[in-house]
Amino acid sequence: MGFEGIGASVKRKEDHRFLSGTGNYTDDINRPGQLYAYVKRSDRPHARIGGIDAAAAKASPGVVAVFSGADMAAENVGGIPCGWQIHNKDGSPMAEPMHPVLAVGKVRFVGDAVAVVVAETRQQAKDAAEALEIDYQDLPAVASVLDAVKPGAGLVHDEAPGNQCYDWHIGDKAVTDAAFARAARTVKLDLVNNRLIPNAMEPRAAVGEFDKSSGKYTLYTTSQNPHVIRLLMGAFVLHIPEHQLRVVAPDVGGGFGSKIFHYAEEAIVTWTAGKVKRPVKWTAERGESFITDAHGRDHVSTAEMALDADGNFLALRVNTLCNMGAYLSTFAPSVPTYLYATLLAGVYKTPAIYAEVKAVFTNTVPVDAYRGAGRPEATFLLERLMDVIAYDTGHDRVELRRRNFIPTDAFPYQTPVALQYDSGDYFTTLDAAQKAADVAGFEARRAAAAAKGKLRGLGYSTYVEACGIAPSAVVGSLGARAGLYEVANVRVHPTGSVTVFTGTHSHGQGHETTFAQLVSDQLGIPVSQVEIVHGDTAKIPFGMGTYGSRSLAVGGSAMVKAMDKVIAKGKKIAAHLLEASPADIEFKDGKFSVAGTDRSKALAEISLAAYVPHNYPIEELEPGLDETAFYDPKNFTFPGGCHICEVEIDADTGVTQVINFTAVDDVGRVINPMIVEGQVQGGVAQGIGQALFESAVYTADGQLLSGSMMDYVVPHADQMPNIKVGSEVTLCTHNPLGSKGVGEVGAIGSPPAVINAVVDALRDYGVRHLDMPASPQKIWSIIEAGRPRMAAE
Ligand code: MCN
Repeated sequence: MGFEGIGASVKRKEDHRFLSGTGNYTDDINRPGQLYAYVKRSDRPHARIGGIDAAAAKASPGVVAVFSGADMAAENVGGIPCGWQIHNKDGSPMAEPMHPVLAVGKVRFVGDAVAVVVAETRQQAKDAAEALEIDYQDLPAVASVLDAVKPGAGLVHDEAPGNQCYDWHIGDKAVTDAAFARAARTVKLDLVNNRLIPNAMEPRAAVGEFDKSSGKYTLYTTSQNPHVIRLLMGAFVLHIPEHQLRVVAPDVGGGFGSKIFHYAEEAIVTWTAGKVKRPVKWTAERGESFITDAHGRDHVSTAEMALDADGNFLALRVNTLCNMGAYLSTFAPSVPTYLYATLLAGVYKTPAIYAEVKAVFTNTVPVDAYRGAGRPEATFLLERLMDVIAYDTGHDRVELRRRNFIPTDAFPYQTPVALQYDSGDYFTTLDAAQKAADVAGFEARRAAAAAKGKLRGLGYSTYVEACGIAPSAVVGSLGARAGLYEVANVRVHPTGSVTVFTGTHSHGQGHETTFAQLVSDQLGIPVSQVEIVHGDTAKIPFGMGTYGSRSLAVGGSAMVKAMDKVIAKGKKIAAHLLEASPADIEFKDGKFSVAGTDRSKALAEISLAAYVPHNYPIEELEPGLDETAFYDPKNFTFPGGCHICEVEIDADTGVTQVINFTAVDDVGRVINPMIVEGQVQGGVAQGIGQALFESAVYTADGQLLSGSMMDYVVPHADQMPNIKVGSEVTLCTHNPLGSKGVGEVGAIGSPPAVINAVVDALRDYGVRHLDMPASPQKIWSIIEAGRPRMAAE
């Protein structure tokens, strides 16, 4: 076998089944006697439910049952829980209104689940839902955070006065204010982080099943974390103990965060399966995805930097309003606090930072983590602020950044906003990116573009992110209601092949390949001899799932720990077979050998001895070679780097084309360079999408205008540039692999690079700031408004 261990670009094992149409997705699962659920949804942003007349629906062909929120409440079905609790400045807990699975009394957003029809076919369920008569009495609705906090705004929940979920802060206000008082200069920027709709390729789906003989439930669902769903749904919603509830997340076609959360439909199919004693399937239509999958971002912020006369940062002050939507989604409260505000130091040694974050309810789809989650918002704020400071003060934008970078010898670096970065080198990634992007040749390219009537711009973003989300104790102290460790069970079979059961979940990230590479590297066996199993609570001891770019840093490290145990036990078995002392046994390249001799046993010989223990130290060791490790890291990992974007704007149409995108990232030790490159490219594509195209647009009173692929612009392949990916390495200092996460760096680093490039292209038009998306219409208006002025000059 060629080298397949850490550092090899092994081709993705899982792609054969995905590309040949033999994947097994939730909607591919069909159980005997299966029925179909159709969820009737509110078309009102906010209304009282006067009553639901289900008689006609129940009498419709093929209908087996119709249930409403009242039916569920009568059977003690709980609300959908929130997994994170934030405390207000005054120490009181956030407002946490009940989120019923099916609406009770009121609907609070367009898409809110009102009733479910269960029928023999999907079409019959849908037709019958049309016959439901729902008496709505409309109530005042708000969609934007700015409207929701206005005095007298309609209340989304009576128990959340002022529509406030929480009012939280971080950092030292007094120190920050004092630094502002003595600053030579301050620069202020108001900015919006646009609301996004995730749009994974596979829509959400769920199949619930109830086994009459055992009383057990099974839920197949499009989830990034089946154990978390089992915990939340079993303990809080349906009151089913873990041993009676199996949750399976089979192949999942992309999640990008949107499939982390516990959604109403999972509880609906599981509960209804128990009621009608037949399996029940629900699959979202694309239109439903737009109004039920948790949205992302949606911040309105003010940022202010205090500087000395030389451009050194003295203090940063940030004020952010963030939209929670109508109910708290599973991890929503953590996104603008723990994932956003703690990152406001960025790559800079700003000595004092103070941030206030107010989370607000509105009559919109719940908002939660979407690729990057909080960290793109922090990065956009900081990296836009860098260019605005340069614009206002005349400092060079690159020199300003370099002057304020955390020095490479300052790690571990304690920021003023809780995080301690363990490693990084922002100078090297900046230098490497400038070289790869041929910054030296840019002015010539700009002139050449100008000669063709096009506007060229170059934009930078130098960023850091915190990922590999874990330390249970830290996240617990910050409000998590769960631990964030990871679990791996490494089973060496009698003939030496290996199955790894992992608590993480792969839904596009290539774990079946990269995790097999870890095994190949450590145990010295080919990747083809390794199976990675994920996504089934009946098989895997436990797990917290995949998000926050944690699978390698936390899940992979758990595997390393479990393999350490396998090797330690293998050494004892080898010592017995080779009649040597365990201390003299070495393990290398899949072989246990007696140090300094040519006597050795292959891993397969040791595993065979472990399962056929005829000649075995049975007094001292149990048979078998099967080890489990739970790993809870000491810290997050902190990937960082530099993204440089080059754009060209057509002055006649305002259309921006990204010509080149360069990303040089430090993700610690790289397991599979090809997969890492793909992860960065995918993230950058989403970042370009946010910067130039995507935006969830609501009317002021809560109707989603961009509710289909016709209105919500996801980027197309022909709008993507050549994305050059480079890598520089500083090792993570606290996990056994030295690796940092990569899954989100592209989406975090790229949006400000794109907008900074657009603003740079418009430099002759006096543009200081532009909110995302930089649509052709916005840009064309700027160019049009500038034409007469430029003509006059
Ligand atoms: N990797 C590596 N070397 C490193 C870091 C990572 O080879 N130094 C590999 C890993 O082994 C893994 C992949 O890169 O195969 C991503 O690893 P990691 O950064 O640990 O991220 P996760 O596996 O935890 O994935 C989560 C992350 C997130 S948070 C989102 S959102 C996201 C993303 O990954 N959603 C995705 N990438 C996605 N890719 C696809 N195709 N689909 C999604 O839904």
